[in-house]
Amino acid sequence: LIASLEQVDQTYIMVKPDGVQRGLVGEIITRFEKKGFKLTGLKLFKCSKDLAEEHYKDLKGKSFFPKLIDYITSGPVVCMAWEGVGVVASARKLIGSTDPLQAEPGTIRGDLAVQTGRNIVHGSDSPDNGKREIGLWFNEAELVHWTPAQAAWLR
Ligand code: RTP
Repeated sequence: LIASLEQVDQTYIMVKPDGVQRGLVGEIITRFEKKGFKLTGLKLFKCSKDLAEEHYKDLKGKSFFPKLIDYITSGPVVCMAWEGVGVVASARKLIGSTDPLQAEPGTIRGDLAVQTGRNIVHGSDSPDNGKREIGLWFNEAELVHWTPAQAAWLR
């Protein structure tokens, strides 16, 4: 009953081009699956410059912005929508600090990456941005709303 009163959020997680090229897609999906979140969208995608710029529009003034856009559009990415109570903050913890050298061991970046400009995965930074980013990267028809059989054991 308590769990049903808690807010269920959505987050947008993306394996960046280096994560795909390095063969880390399965490893990254596994971490979110094992934690107990629900996958509601998944696709391999080559994103346009326009979409990358819209996604990162808050960083438009930063010196690294052009490099960031080149990086994100340099190859296929894996787009994911994940759902659950507290999923936004929890996913950020699972991912670890932006600079992989500062990220704790046990986190995705802490275990698998070394450079800020090659930090293999993205996660939304707020529930509002989670909704915004899922809307940006997915059509409604690509999202699946389903009830996992194991849900009762996870809450
Ligand atoms: P993300 O949005 O990718 O999950 O990353 P974040 O919140 O941890 O970091 P943010 O500050 O939003 O930066 C977005 C992405 O830009 C690249 N970046 N490069 N100094 C640099 O060269 C620099 N700073 C940031 C990273 O790929 C970062 O994840």
